[in-house]
Amino acid sequence: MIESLFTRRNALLAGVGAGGLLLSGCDQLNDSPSVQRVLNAAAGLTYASQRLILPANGALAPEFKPADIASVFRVNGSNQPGTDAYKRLMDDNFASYRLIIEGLVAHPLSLSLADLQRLPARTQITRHDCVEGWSCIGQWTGVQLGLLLKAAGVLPAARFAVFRCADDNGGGNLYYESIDLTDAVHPQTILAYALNGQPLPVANGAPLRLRVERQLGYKQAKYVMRVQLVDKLAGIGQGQGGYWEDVAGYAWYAGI
Ligand SMILES: Nc1nc2c(c(=O)[nH]1)N[C@H]1C(S)=C(S)[C@@H](COP(=O)(O)O)O[C@H]1N2
Ligand SMILES: [Mo]
Repeated sequence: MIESLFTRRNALLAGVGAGGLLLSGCDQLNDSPSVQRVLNAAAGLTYASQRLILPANGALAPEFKPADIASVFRVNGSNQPGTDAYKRLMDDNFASYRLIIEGLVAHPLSLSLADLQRLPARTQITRHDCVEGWSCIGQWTGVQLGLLLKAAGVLPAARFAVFRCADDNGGGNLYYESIDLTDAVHPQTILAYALNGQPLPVANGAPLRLRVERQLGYKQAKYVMRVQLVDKLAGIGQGQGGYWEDVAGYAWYAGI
């Protein structure tokens, strides 16, 4: 039993990303405490892989072949946040962008795009299903959220990860979304900075967007600025766990 778990674990880790290779090629690593924390987390068994061993997390979303990738990935919802803060980020090509991980964590993190790109990466070709009735296959590359959460040290009281976005999608409410911790540490849940091998276009959520592949399109938050770990969704937006959940009554759990 133990042996088969280990065999499976090694196979999983092999698929999750070549952390060791990346690390050995990294001599100009930023020595910020955030980056060191994530690298230390990556050096051990990743939280995401550990969770995958548990049957409750079972299913992976289907992954596709390069030949299946759509030549242009469709754009929906915001195609460019209109705030001054976002315009400043675009002006410096996201050099001053920082992903903040905060809330119910032992060690809040602040990571630049370059920091994120030096961490072990996962690439996956998946189908995006929008509730409006269209689908599109794309290849996403990014950092597993589970790795970042392991580095941040999620506190026992945390139950949800909330993604705060840069765009005001109407009504003065910034777009936001949330998922439970089971989905947060799922191996295919990544914060993606590349689409089809290119930097993530502004229209698709630059510099960083969520891919949570077992759920519908509106859960795939674009323009992610902050990830907050919380114990409840009440008090955030109108309390339903996401922008579309609040304004249109969409289901919070949008499994496919
Ligand atoms: N920040 C933000 N994230 C968002 C949206 C949005 O308007 N703003 N639209 C959602 C919806 S409904 C879909 S279908 C996808 C569209 O992603 P795409 O533009 O890359 O196709 O993003 C989701 N995430
Ligand atoms: Mo959507």
